[in-house]
Amino acid sequence: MRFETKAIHVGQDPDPSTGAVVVPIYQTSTYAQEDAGVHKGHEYTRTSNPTRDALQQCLAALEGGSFGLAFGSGLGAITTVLTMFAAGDHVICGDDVYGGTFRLFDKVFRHLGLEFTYVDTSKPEAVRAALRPRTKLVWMETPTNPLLKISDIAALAAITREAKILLAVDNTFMSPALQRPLELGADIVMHSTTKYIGGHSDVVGGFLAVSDPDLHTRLKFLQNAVGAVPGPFDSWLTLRGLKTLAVRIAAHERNATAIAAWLASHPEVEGVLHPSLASHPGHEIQKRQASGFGGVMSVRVRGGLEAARRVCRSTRFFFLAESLGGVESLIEHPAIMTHASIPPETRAALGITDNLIRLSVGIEHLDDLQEDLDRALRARP
Ligand code: P1T
Repeated sequence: MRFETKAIHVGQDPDPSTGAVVVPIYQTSTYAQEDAGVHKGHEYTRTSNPTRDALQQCLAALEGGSFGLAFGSGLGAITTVLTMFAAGDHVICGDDVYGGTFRLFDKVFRHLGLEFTYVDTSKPEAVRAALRPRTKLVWMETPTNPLLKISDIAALAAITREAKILLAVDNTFMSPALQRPLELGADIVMHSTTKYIGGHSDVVGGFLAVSDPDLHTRLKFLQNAVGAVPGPFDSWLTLRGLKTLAVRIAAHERNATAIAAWLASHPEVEGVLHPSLASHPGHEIQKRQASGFGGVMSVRVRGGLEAARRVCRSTRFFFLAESLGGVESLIEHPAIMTHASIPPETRAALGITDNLIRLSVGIEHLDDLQEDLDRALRARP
């Protein structure tokens, strides 16, 4: 079965009792048992729910994985992974990750005794050099949020396999329509399904896909024990979004590559960070490990903070909002918004400058988006 077909059919046979072609929303917290311990496969919705099961099966299959686990948010999924470890264990994390991921590691898990080293995962030798006897996990994004740095998943998987530790890839920016890290050797794929998977900016969710049965058993135990699960309706909305992932991603991709190329020569733009550009240092790796470049890009505008703020408030179709991956275009200012939890010195060292804006290119008509950005870039106080 091919990708587009899996998205519509895996885990989604017509409902056996009614023939409904859409998986019903099983809006129930519990399930009646015939006798104590005798039931039809479900006991309590934190543990399992048929609507969530359908989402888990379908998205796992799209990632090329054997097992999927859905969560109430992306951070709920990441939290659950980190609860596999104990105080004193060490995690290597990419130095450019979503601000909330950094905050979770630095402000929550570090205080519980986990140790973190932040490295540029686009340099595999830097990851190797950061390994310690108690390193348990490498956590990475590719492309990274918000600087769109590209890391070679297979090269990092070779290092983690040799060190007998886990490699987790946050695949939120790509979605399985463009990149499938499990097939490149990663152990865990994570999603904020809030983004491209849901696709319509109407539901928050998270996901883990794995292929190793033992790893699945551990994480499934923790999914239930920690309890950061999505409700049936949120699972249903996410599954509904998933069905159109391939067609939406193709439209995001067309618009974003055209806009990146156009912005790169715009007089009000200093630089564009998007792996579709041949000048991007990760361009060749991206072409090798993914089938596209994604709909998110960051742009350095001429003129500093005030100019960046002006562009952000001057667009009409690009809403000024956090998040990404929905059908509507969004614009945001990482230093003030999504990455404010990263200390200013660290932001400066990484290149999250005050003139940096991030675009999530939606699926509106390309000409409208281009005209909108052009007008905003040329706006004067
Ligand atoms: O927001 P939540 O569903 O909990 O997912 C967190 C998360 C994890 N990983 C990546 C790569 C993300 O981009 C996010 C959420 N990001 C934003 C809200 C944002 O605007 O970047």
